Amino acid sequence: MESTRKHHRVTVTAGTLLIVLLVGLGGCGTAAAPSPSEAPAPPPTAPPTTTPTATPETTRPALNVDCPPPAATPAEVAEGIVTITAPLGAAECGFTAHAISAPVDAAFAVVLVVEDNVLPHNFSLYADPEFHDLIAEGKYANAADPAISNQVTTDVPALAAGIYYYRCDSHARQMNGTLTTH
Ligand SMILES: [Cu+2]
Repeated sequence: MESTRKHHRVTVTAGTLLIVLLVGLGGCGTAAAPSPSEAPAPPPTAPPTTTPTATPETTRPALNVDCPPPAATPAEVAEGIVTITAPLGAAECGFTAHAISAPVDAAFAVVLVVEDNVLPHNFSLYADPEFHDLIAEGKYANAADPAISNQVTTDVPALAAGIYYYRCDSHARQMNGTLTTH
């Protein structure tokens, strides 16, 4: 009895194995080929995903941490000149001066000192807060190349009493402020 049972089991097992093998060959015959070729695919995909993520994340916190506090009082035009600064990370930090105080009916010069060695910035003045009516357009400067000055001067014509609006034309969202004439 025992030997018959064993033999029966073996037959069933062998039969099952055969079916599994046949089915497996049929199914895996096509599936087996993509598997090995798909397996090496993830490694090349993984490094590019890591690299772009790492670059902005190491840059952004540094810029935010280094933002100097904005000036508490407006930058004053004195003897026809006012100096404002675009600090490192200015595209996110803004100008150090968020307001400028200038005399009425007297032309003056705005000296922009760019301490940012990553991105160039400029200073442009407009009559309206939507930055459509241009009064003075400044040239760009940055601190990336020591051979080139990181300061640019923008000449502003005599202005009537009122409020005017300045920005960096490339980073207006963060780099902006109001200029008031007295
Ligand atoms: Cu800018």
